[in-house]
Amino acid sequence: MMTEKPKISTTTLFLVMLAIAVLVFAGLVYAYVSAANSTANTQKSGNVILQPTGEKPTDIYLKALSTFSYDKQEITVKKGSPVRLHFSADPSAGCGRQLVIYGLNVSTVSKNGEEQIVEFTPQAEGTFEYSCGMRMMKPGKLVVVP
Ligand SMILES: [Cu+2]
Repeated sequence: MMTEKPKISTTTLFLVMLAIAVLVFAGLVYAYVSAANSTANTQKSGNVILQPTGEKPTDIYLKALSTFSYDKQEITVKKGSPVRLHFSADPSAGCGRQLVIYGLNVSTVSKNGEEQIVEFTPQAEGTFEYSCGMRMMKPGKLVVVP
């Protein structure tokens, strides 16, 4: 029958479109899973990405002093730009040898005052205090600007 021919081709067209839709959906799922896997080796920790890839990090030096304060009271960094923090401490800085940047989940310990390097990429704007683990050091401010 001549009139059935277009009906069949419409059904065929529908099936082809359905198959394409399924393939596109499968492709999206695959892309999503691949992306999830590729970021799996990048440690995400709160507002920072530890071990950033690619972009050259900005070197920042910070030292804890025996006077329960830091050689820098304020550090300004850019949101989304990787930071390589070189933390050292006066051997008599006591618990100031531990550095915690509150709100960013960044922390490190300079056991004998030696330099420790922490790399992170701030993902949120704001002001984050840094001090020792008990906040006994006079806190400094890490300011993340857009
Ligand atoms: Cu302390």
